[in-house]
Amino acid sequence: MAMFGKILIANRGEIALRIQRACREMGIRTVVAHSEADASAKYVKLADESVCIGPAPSPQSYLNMAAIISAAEVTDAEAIHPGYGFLSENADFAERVEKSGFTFIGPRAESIRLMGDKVSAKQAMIRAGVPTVPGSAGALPDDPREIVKLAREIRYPVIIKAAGGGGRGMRVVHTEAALINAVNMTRSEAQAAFGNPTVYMERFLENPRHIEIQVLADEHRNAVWLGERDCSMQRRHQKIIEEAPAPGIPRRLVERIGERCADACKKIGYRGAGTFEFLFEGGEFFFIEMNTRVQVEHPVTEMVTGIDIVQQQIRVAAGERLGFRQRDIQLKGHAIECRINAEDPFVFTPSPGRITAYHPPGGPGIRVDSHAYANYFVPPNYDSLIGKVIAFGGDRAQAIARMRIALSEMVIEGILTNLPLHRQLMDDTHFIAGGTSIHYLEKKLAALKNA
Ligand code: MV4
Repeated sequence: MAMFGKILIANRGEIALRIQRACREMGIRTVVAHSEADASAKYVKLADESVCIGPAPSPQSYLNMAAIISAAEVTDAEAIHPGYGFLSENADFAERVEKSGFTFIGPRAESIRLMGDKVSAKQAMIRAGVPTVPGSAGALPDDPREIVKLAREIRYPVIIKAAGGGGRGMRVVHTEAALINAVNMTRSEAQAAFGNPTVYMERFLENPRHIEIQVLADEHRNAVWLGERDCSMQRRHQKIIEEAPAPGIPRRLVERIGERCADACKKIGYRGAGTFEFLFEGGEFFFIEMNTRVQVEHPVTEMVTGIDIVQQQIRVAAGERLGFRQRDIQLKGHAIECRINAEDPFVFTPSPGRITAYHPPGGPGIRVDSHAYANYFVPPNYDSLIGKVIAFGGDRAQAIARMRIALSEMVIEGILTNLPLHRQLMDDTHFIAGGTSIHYLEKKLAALKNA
């Protein structure tokens, strides 16, 4: 199959620029579909073509399926890259893109749908031999007596989760007395939020790390895993630092899990880039969810594998075979990513506005993925991510040392950013030791506030 001549990028900001760079290197022309708020951004002008798809609010632009598909039609693009967020994990959009005669750069709609339902995703993983959190075999039954019995078997504390949504609509239950009310509340919230009252139950892991496995699969039943990332440094489900590999986890154990993930891709006929999310506690991995898009933190994996994940997404979407086997993938060194957000560093309120001074860092092992520049206006309508600093080193200590230097060089003026928080974290003894849990940052921030 021939490679695409032109790709439409249905996203904005740093990832729109990242996709553009991948296309340029492959000799593919680019069209950026942008909102009115992003019309004057430098990365939009840098693209071969651009099309305004609507006003600033994302429902009218970046989530407007008809406008995006029209933009692909008028520019004669052959494929659409959705980036992350927005429509990237919307199975209906993937389907509409394909029905309109374009290629969706991502998995097939059926895979997105399978993983979008957390109950069916978990069942597929159990069938494929991926270890999951002990819990209900599928959706919870209606009968309260059966629910009580299930919770006793799983053992308290348990967590009730909505099948329709990751993150939102979860409830931790510590006692049998609170169980049925929690299930009913979660059900009605899930119905209101996702139009789906299905819930399931798991043993609640109290102090886990969040470790994820990157995979790549082609349409010819080849699948590889590209190592893991530790994404435990987060606040309110927003990751702020990610790294690869995960410190302190035995390689044999990660390898066993990685192989299971690649096998699962083959079993479900997965195509594209994907991420298997795990909780890691007590030396064990437990699958929770799969993401069917390229992720914000993909660069740390690129740095330790030397593989361009965005280019591979494009190649497999065009029907190409993966150009490497598992044995060709060698992890080398260590990479850390700091997400730079336009926000108050300790109160986390958004800080949009004009950047008056911008000095990115550089030097050995430093990569900056950002669409920002001096005089760029950060619009108030979108996510506050304005860039990512990635530090690579021969080992973790060198990656941290380089990140510390990069953060000290970096200057962003005119808006508030979380650079001060990142500088503090690079000197934090627990971060330096490695292996902090998903609750560490919130605990540290609470302690700072009370000090
Ligand atoms: C859990 C859990 C503990 N035990 N499941 C939160 C988002 C959703 N994707 C899954 N989440 C969790 N599921 C069990 N059985 C703790 C979380 C969790 C979490 C997970 C990953 C990263 C950050 C988190 C923050 C709070 C809770």
